[in-house]
Amino acid sequence: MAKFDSQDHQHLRYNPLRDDWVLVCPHRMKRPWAGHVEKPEEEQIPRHDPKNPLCPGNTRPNGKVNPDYESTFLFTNDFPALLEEGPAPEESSDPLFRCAEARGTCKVMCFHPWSDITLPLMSLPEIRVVIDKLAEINIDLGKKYTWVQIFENRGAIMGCSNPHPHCQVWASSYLSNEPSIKHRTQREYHLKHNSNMLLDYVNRELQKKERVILENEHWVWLVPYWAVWPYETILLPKAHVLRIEDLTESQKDALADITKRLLTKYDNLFEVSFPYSMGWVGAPTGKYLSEDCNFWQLHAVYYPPLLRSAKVKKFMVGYEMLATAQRDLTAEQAAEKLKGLPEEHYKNRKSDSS
Ligand code: H2U
Repeated sequence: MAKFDSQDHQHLRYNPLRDDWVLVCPHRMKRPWAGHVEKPEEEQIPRHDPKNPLCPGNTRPNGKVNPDYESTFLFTNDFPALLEEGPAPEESSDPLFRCAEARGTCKVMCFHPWSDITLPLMSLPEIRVVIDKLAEINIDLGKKYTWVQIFENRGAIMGCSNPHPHCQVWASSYLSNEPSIKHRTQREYHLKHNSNMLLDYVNRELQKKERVILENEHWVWLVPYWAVWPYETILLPKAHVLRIEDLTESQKDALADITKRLLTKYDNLFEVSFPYSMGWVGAPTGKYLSEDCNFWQLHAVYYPPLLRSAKVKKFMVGYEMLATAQRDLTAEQAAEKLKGLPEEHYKNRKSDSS
């Protein structure tokens, strides 16, 4: 029988952060990936749309008027999933019908006054302002709430309802499912190995190199060994950082740099504003601020749905819903593909040559 080759033969990979497995089936990729590109029409977004509720100076459907903001703009979501106040359910000891109180708040943050710009096309100082604001929000909401989830849904395919560049922040009184798993796995790893899981991981990846796409003085962008989505990536600091607000000035500058570079590569992959859900994950807040959370490491995750082109997405259905997540393209192949892409944004290249 042929010798096992991870780029050729089916296998399972373990995700130590989520304590689960992914099935990798590279033999289904027999034909070489030739970058079949179906280009969609480039969406024409006006810089300022008087009807867009996220634009500066506009009146939102609930009658609130946005300021004439010139940089970022933070406001409380007009349709929040989580409310600060409200009646709480009665506690029940029934194991089959458990219920718990949920309180929180939801914010929206616009990155820029223009609707026709995205993070990779923004300047480094503009991206840096966004990072500073996210750190402030985490401090502010973290005083009261256990979990502050900063996330960005980009693209209609990811459920984003508005093309204006923005992210959301949901803060909750409870530790949500995903961070709760990561809290347990990082703590257990620390207890067992007396070191930090993601710091060990990033150092091993820097030695191996095969999944690293980009790095700078303070950050590493890579396709994790256990990635599920075709071009899923993780952004990790090289040093130990618990929360976004703990980043130093130079780590934040470097974060602006790598954010612009990585999002440019993503956009260049299929020459489209690359859709994804991304989010920041660091040590929990609220009552955890006074606990030892040193086993945590701040990281950002990017989950993009596209598989083969700007129009062909991966569906997490069937076997994946019922059994185990599965991928064909290996993490190493995805990293190689992203690594080979230019760092100049395709939109800038086009405008240079026209
Ligand atoms: P998404 O595009 O990722 O869905 O985020 C937009 C958010 O903005 C969404 O949660 C809020 C929506 O509730 N929003 C307002 O709060 N006010 C508005 O007038 C429009 C949209």
